[in-house]
Amino acid sequence: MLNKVELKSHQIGTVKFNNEYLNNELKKLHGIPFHTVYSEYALGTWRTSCLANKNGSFDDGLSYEYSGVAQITGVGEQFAYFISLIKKTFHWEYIKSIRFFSSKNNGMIIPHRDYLEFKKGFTRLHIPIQTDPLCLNSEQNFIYHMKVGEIWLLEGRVPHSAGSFGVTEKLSIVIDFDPDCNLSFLFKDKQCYNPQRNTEIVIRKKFDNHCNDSMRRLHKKINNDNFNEIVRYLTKIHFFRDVKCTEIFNWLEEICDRAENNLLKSHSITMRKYFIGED
Ligand code: YCP
Ligand code: CO
Repeated sequence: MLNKVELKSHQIGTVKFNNEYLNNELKKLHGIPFHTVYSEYALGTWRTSCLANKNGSFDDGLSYEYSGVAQITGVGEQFAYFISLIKKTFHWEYIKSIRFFSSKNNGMIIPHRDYLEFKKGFTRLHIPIQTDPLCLNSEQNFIYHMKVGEIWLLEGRVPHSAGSFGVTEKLSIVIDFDPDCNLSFLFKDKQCYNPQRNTEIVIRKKFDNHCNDSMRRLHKKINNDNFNEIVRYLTKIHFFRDVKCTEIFNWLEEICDRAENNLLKSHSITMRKYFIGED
């Protein structure tokens, strides 16, 4: 059964990889360093590595809003094929950063909204370079899967998450562009630009009373030492049961309430503000 939904995030094009060159780049990925920044977003193994950024220094893995154009880092210099393909596909002058995003072994990013720390944020495109059907992304109440070579607009201003739940390390190239530039103008190779407004969503099981009960019983277990594992367990649920990714923050508060643990309750409230914002 095909189920298509109009999500904020959607495929906007395709890039044709040369398989031999792509595999060579993937092999090199095993040896590169990853940043420790944004580790508060990581549940298990989720990481980033900068190919290009504001000043070309790999040591600074943070995102910045700035005028000017991205400089290639030492890591970026090792991926000549990816860089040349990006230069052929997009207008380099609108690029602010290029990064690898990786998740594996049930690694996820905590549900969040992007750009809360910025005035405008970016136009963020994802291009998967290694994936399998259990590499998933979420937007609010929907789950979708991006294939290798597809170019996706990832609208991070709505709550979202991602993770890898199979045997494959989920690897994507993530490019941040000037947010004021029209989408189609980012493309130098117009053949690569072909937006698909409707996204095929992954069908999940019902979030039934049984799930609800077993989740709510966690108040008997929750404590400082297992809090992060519980956040991880709760976040994984929305990839396989039909609930919104932001439900985890409600569940956490409810579990802490029932556990009468005020410290963890206020920590949960702080987390919601930090990752989702006030709204
Ligand atoms: C960023 N935002 O905007 C980060 C990436 C999730 C939060 C990780 O660069
Ligand atoms: Co994000």
